[in-house]
Amino acid sequence: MKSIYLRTLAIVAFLATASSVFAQTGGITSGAIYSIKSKSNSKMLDVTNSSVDNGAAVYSWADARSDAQRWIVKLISKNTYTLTNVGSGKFLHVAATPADSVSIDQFDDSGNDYVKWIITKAGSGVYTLQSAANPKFALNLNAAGTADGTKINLATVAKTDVQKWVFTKEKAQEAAPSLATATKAFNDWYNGYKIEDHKGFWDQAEMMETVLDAYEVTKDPVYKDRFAKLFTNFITNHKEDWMYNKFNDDITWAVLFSVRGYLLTGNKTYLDKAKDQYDKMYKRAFTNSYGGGLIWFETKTSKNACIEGPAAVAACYLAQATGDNTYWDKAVALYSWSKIYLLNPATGKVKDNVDLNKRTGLLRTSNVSFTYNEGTFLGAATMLYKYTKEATYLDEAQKIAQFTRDSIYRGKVMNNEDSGGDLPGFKGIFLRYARMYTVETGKTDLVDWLNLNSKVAYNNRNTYGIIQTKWATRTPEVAPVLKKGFGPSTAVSLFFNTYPLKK
Ligand code: 7K2
Repeated sequence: MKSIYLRTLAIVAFLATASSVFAQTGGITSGAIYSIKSKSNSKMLDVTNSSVDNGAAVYSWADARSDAQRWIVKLISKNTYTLTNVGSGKFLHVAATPADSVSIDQFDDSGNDYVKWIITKAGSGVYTLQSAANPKFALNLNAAGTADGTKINLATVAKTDVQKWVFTKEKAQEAAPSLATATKAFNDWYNGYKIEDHKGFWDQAEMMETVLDAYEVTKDPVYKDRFAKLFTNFITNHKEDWMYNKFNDDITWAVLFSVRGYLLTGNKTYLDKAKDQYDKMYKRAFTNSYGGGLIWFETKTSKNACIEGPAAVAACYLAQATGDNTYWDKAVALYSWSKIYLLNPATGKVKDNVDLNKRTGLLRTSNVSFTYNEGTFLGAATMLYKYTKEATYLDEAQKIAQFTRDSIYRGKVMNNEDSGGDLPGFKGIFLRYARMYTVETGKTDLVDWLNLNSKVAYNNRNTYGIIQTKWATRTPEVAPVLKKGFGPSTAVSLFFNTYPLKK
C-alpha cells in the first residue's frame, strides 16, 4: 500500500511551491524534509512515541530513521518557518506563552506564531530556532541531557550547543504498511533474534505462523524455505510425537503451523503431522464436563479460550485439507459450546476461561479478554461463515472485530500485553485473523485502525529495527538477544497481515 508514502510526497510538493517569494535562511530548502539533530547530544528532534496526537511532547532520541524524526521545513515569511512532522503531519509548537522551560510539543497548524520559528544559520548545516511568538526564547535541549527521552523546551537565547541544531536533508521514505517496510522489519527481527536457533514450543509455533503469513501474502519462496528449516528444527527439538507436552493448546498451535504449512506448500509431511497430532490432542482433551469443549492442560479442570479457539480454527483447516467433514463437525461443536461460556455473541467479547469453583462446585467464567482469543474466534467465525453461509457467523465475526478495536483499544494503537512470558506474543495472532476476516468477508471496518497501528509501530522501531509489542511506545535501545523474539514478532505479523488490505 503506497498511499501514505504518496501523501508524504504530495505534501512535500505542495509546500515546495508555496515559498520562493521570501528570503530564505541560507542552506534551507523550503518544502524539503530534514532530520534535525542536537549539536549537544547528537540525538534527533523526535515526537514522543511517534504519536499522531495533538499535544504529544517533542523530545530527543537516538536516530532510528523514523518518520517521527523527520520534519518538512516550510518558509512562511522572511527567515520564518513552520516544521511539520512527517510521521504525524502535526507542527512543531510552543505549548504555552513563551518563557524559560516551556515545553515543545506537536499540534495542528494554528496559523499563529506558536507554530512559527525564526531559523538562523549558526555554522555549516547548523541552525538556531527562535520562537516567532517571542524571539527572546529558542529551541533548547533541556539541561544538556544525553539520555533518550531528554525533554526539548524553550530557553532564553544563549549561543551554546544546546540551542544548535544540525539539519540534514532526507529523502521521503515509505511509511508502513508496505511490502518494503514489512520485509525490512521481518529481516531485522528474524536475523536479530536468530529465530531459527530458538527452541521454544508454542511461542516458536506462533513465530512460524508469522513466517507463513509472510509466505501467504508475498508468495516469496524465501519464506517457504525458512519455514521448512523451522519445521525440521521443531521436530528436532520436540520429537515426532508432541504428546509429552501436557498443554493441549501448545499441540494445537503447532498443528496450526503444520496444516497451514501444507495448505500453502502442498508438502504432505506437514499435513500428516497436523492430522496425527490434532487427533491425539482431541482424544485426550475432549470431555463432557460443562457440556463439552476441550481441557486446556491435561491435569487441570479449566476449559480455556486459548484451546477452544485454535482447535476450532485447526479443525476448519483440517477439513479443507483432508475433505473429511467430521472436522467441520468438530469446529461447529467447539464454537457452539464456546458461545455458552466464553464468546458473548452480542458484544464480541471472548472471555479467557471457564472453571469449577472447587468450593461451591459451580462454574466460574473469568472476565478478562486477550487479543489472541479475540483473534482465533474471529478466525473461527469467519471460516464457519464461509463454510455454512450462515449470516450469524458473519455478524459474530464483525462483533468480535469491533469489540477488539473499540472496547479494548478505543480505536487507538494497541499498546498492552507486554508483561509475562506469553502475553507479548498475543497480538500477532489477532492480526493474522484480522486479515482473514477482512479478505474473506470484504468487511473493511478494521482497515483504517490496522493502518494506524502499522504506521505508528513502524515509526517506533529502535536503531536495530526492532519493535516491541507495545506499539505505541518507542522501543528502547536494547540489542536483540536470543529467546526474546516473541514480543517483537507481533509487529512483523502486523505489517504482513496489514499491507495487503484495501479499503
Ligand atoms: O491461563 C492460560 C490462558 O487461559 C491465559 O489466557 C494465558 C495468559 O495463560 C495461559 S495460556 C499460556 C500457555 C500457552 N501454552 C503454553 C503454556 O506454557 C502457557 O502457560 O494468562
